[in-house]
Amino acid sequence: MFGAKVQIAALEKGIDFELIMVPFTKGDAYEPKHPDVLRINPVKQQVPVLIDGEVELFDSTQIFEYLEDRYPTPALWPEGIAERARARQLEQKSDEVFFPNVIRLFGLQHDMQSAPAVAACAACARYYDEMEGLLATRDCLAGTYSFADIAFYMACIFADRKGARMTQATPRLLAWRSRMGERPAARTVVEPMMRFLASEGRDVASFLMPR
Ligand SMILES: N[C@@H](CCC(=O)N[C@@H](CS)C(=O)NCC(=O)O)C(=O)O
Repeated sequence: MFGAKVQIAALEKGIDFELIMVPFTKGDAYEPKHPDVLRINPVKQQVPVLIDGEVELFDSTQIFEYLEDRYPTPALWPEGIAERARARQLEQKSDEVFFPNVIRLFGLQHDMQSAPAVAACAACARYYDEMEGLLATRDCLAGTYSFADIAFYMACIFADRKGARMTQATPRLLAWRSRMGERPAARTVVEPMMRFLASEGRDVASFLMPR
């Protein structure tokens, strides 16, 4: 999810990069850890990590900031200090407020009727409502297409897979999701991911099935 965010952003910016997929076991344990991951992110040991010459970074949000400074065109933060601040907040909220509900659902798939699962789905629905409100006056979450859209689009894919589905209650958000999914950068990243999941017998929502 977090690696895909960075990959989409790099494609949007037309950056010539090498993608190294870390190996992982099918038990979701993400083992063994790649040596570059262990060096760059020794405590958390998570992907993505970025190596650009002497610059080595971890955390998708931090990498977004670096990409924008290093490769400013096309811009993926809006213009204006206030607009950029709001966009950054939305990007962070997607990862830190919305997505933790989805992470909870990963461990509750066996009992989606349980109180914690229902609560996590309800929290996602409230967040969808909030984003629906933003889209009343704009096509993208932060005005212009930005890292905030990339982050939330990826989070929405995993939310859907894990049962926190959008409904017709948020028609503008559904339309936004379709627009985001049509972007070549998103398709390049998401379609092979979904094909892989399908080949492994994992959940793939119908709106994400490879065309
Ligand atoms: N805040 C981090 C989260 C990174 C993260 O959770 N990465 C997951 C994969 S999407 C990971 O590497 N998990 C393996 C582990 O925690 O051992 C970011 O934005 O990059």
